[in-house]
Amino acid sequence: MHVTSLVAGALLLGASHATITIVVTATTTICPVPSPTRTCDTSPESSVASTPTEPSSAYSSSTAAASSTVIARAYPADIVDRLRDSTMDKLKTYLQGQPSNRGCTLENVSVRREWSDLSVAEREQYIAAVKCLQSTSPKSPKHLVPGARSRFDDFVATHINQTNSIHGTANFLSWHRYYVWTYEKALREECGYSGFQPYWNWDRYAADPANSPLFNGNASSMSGNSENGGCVTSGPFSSLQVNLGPGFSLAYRPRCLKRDISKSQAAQTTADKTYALITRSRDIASFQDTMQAVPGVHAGGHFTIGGDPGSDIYASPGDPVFYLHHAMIDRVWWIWQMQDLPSRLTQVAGSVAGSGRPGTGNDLVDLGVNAPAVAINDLLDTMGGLDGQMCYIYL
Ligand SMILES: *[C@@H]1O[C@H](CO)[C@@H](O)[C@H](O)[C@H]1NC(C)=O
Ligand SMILES: *[C@@H]1O[C@H](CO)[C@@H](O)[C@H](O)[C@H]1NC(C)=O
Ligand SMILES: *[C@@H]1O[C@H](CO)[C@@H](O)[C@H](O)[C@H]1NC(C)=O
Ligand SMILES: [Cu+2]
Repeated sequence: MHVTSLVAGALLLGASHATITIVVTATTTICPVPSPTRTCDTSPESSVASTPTEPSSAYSSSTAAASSTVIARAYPADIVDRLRDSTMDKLKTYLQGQPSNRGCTLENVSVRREWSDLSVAEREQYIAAVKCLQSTSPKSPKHLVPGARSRFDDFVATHINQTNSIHGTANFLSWHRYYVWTYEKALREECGYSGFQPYWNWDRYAADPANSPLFNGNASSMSGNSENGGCVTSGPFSSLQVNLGPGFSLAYRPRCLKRDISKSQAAQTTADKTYALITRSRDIASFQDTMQAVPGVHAGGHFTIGGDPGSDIYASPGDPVFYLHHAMIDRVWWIWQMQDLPSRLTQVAGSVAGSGRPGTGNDLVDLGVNAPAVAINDLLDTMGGLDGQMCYIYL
């Protein structure tokens, strides 16, 4: 793997923002579905606080604030966030032409939020749910996946088994969308998680990922870096046993989690690069090719984590940060789709591994024991896909 030279200018971009919280709440706050745990702030406010703190209570619920009228982030909006925000009106207009959208509306859509936009308690709830999945018995038959020891491993095994047919192919984006969605569903239905899948906005931490809320190694992080090439020793996943891989292996190979957190790789994932990817890709073929190029944001995120299994294309989901990275990949695709919904909600391009024939929306996406196989066409719309079961957006 190439470590490309550091782009110092880009790295400086988010560096000085780390301690600023901006909360902007417009006058029409929507508080849709009542819930015992939800707080819905209906008072207009606009404030700038100078310390890094919890996201405002206006955004403390998981599904409120789907509308662009409520925006609260723990970091200042970057250029991709601003594109996302300014596109929400297009989404609303589009949805007005599709009143039912299989039951998924902006009033009841789930909102996936960035790691730092979760409260510390919410981060810990997510972590607890992941640890639960890691201690729940696998569904994979022993003869197919001898190394699986948990439901978490079932997901890793599925990715390992299909790695050669889900990267650089027509199903890359939809496969990974379904994969993250199914993982989120397992956390919620099998481990009692009440939130939604968080994502990792690469840009926020690109200047110094190892000292970010995601990787600083404290109790509300996804664990820290390795020291001197050894095992990860800090944070909730310091005792995680990696069972599957390396490479195309489903055998039992227990070992510790290792990381090699890289600033130079993180520099490939700054907001200017993501913004260029979204705004310069005219069709899905160029979008997915540019995204997966090396250097590029997909590889950059994986190699920002590095180590074992983080830098292993087969076994990478064995590091739980994988799902936050791929949620961001999915968010970027969603933002790209939103720029021209009528056209981009149906675009599929690229080929099918092995056969070389062009992929189509009727090709099936298979997640093994984790979910039923479904057509790519069912996975193109996050607001109404899977006959309305898929119903989420990103902040
Ligand atoms: C959203 O609300 C509509 C009714 O307005 C309902 O039909 C649909 O099932 C709901 N969807 C979700 C995901 O809650
Ligand atoms: C961990 O780090 C995050 C980010 O700096 C911070 O918000 C949190 O309070 C820290 N402490 C714990 C115990 O989680
Ligand atoms: C791996 O993929 C093959 C098809 O290529 C399938 O028959 C097999 O069941 C899969 N194994 C697992 C563990 O998903
Ligand atoms: Cu993958």
